[in-house]
Amino acid sequence: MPVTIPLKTSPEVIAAFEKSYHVIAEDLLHDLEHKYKMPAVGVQRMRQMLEHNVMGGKMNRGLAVVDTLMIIAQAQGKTLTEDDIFRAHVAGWAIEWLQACFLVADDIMDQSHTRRGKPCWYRMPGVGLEAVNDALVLEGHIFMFIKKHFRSQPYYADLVDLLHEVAYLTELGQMIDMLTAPEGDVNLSRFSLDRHAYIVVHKTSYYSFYLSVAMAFMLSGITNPAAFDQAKQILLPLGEYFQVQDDYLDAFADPSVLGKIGTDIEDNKCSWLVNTALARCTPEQRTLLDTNYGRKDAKCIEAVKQLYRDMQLDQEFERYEEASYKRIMGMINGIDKGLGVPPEVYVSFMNKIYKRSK
Ligand code: GPP
Ligand code: MG
Ligand code: MG
Ligand code: MG
Repeated sequence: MPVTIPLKTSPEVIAAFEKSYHVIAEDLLHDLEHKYKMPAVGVQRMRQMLEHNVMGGKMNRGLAVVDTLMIIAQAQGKTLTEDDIFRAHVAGWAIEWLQACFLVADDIMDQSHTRRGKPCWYRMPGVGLEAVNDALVLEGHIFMFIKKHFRSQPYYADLVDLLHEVAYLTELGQMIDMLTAPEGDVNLSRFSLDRHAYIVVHKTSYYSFYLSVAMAFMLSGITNPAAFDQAKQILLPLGEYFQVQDDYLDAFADPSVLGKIGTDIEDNKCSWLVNTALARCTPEQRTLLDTNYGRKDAKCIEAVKQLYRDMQLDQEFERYEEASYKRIMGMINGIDKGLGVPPEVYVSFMNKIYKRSK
């Protein structure tokens, strides 16, 4: 059956997805009060913590579960029930919750200032390092509501395993991201594009791209391991491209559009920009990078940004973006359609991120 994909998720699908957030959140809060007898002060804080961290993002990852499920159902000529859609919402919110848990922790580690146009959670009055526990609580929520809505499904154990494994791989990526960027110990020889690839595939691709599709496969009854492997072959490079965009936007985007203030230069990060600069710089430019990168000093940050501009890394990025687009679209067009996954699943991801500005 032919498949049509909208360029953007429809407002109705987004509104229904948001509605399910309230069902899940209210249920968790109800259980805190009635089942776990939590004092009111805790329930109130939990509500505030959820509103600050889980809501307010682009919801691309969560919505991708719904979009993917709908594309596969269309290809199979199946009609989805309300229950099918609600389960896709719950799975999608599990990714959004995981993302919230990662971002709360990541912002502490990166000493970031803003996220989604608001102060980072740990910078909110009365929060501080209690945010570490909040990140752990957010992870705990996922397994509570997944159990509630999926325990009677035949793929429940696989779903829980998938969530655990993807979280673990993300944490490995974060570990190498941090170890490659020690504070106060700048050594640009540590960086390489290979190191960058390891970091970004682990810290971003698995949970931001592969997880949505793997969940939608489970919900669609797709069990062939070859379909999951094929999804990885396409979505891990797509996630790498997405994180290169994130690295680029960190230095070049308008923070009011991006919703966050970049910190990669002062944080000594193994970013795509610094790696690209290192591959092309003159000895003088290398000295400039050695003396200004990884320092929490506005003059040093500006010197690095000026070097990026002088080296025309914006044009370099555009070339990377075009080449990635061609390469990944080539892979998508060449997939083995015998595995029951229409290429539109992957095209819809590319449509959402190609040339993004936030
Ligand atoms: C993005 O890195 C990676 C994550 C948000 C995963 C964090 C993983 C943990 C296990 C805590 P980033 O620092 O470039 O993201 P951003 O630019 O949004 O801060
Ligand atoms: Mg960060
Ligand atoms: Mg980080
Ligand atoms: Mg970043």
